[in-house]
Amino acid sequence: MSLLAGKLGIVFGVANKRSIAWAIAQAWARSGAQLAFTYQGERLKENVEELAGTFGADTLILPCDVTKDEDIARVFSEVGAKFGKLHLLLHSVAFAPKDALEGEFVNTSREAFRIAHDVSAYSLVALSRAAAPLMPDGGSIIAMSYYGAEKVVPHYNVMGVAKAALEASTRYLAYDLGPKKIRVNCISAGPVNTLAARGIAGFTDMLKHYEAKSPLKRNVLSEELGATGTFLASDGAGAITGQVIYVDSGYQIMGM
Ligand code: 0WE
Repeated sequence: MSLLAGKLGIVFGVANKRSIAWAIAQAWARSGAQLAFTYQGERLKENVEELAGTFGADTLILPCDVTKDEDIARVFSEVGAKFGKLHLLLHSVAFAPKDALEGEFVNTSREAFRIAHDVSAYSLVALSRAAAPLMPDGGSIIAMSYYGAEKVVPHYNVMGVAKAALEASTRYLAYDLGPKKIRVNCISAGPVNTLAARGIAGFTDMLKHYEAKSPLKRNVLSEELGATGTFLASDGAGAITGQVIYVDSGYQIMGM
């Protein structure tokens, strides 16, 4: 089905085939969108070229460190030159220094706090500002969040605070960009086994916990994140903005 036929999009945050960004990008592409991709650092260049290259040899693939204003300016200038405009933007980018996700939140250093917020939250503001002039027909901006933004998830620590900032930023961006028909929403995903989750102590237990406690008694499939991303990107979601949509097997409704 061509829910996104004629739409032009850009995807931030593909690291490998397990990335949530890749699941959503594939769903967008299957629904008819034409996509550009960015990657963070030379380390991920080959991965993204191999994955995104499956959409055609002319797929725009650009390096972008979202903490660098020059990188962001260059990306949107190149996207403007190639596409002329843009309808969709996916933000699937987060980072906190490893030690900040291991100890106690109370010990978070000023630098770890700054980095987590710069990479994981401010970047949405910067990318939205740069994308807006390329969205004269309106658009859909989607960011990935997690339950640790609203309740304490042990060890998620400063990332939870950064995701809270991301979700609040989503609301303020939705207000500012609403008159331009640009919608801004978050998908709050249940735990998914990605590169970002690898090496997190207790991650396997967390997957088991969702299986045991969530209403649907299972974990989330990446294809389901793709389907929700496609819905939010589509005109059917035209009156939805500033929201956090939970794709978490219902876990978020539980009190115990
Ligand atoms: O947002 C995330 C993880 C994002 C993330 C992952 C890493 C690992 C490697 C951010 N920064 C880093 N820094 C690194 O050095 N998730 C929703 C996945 C996640 O991470 C957790 C979780 C869950 C769930 C960390 C602790 C507890 C739960």
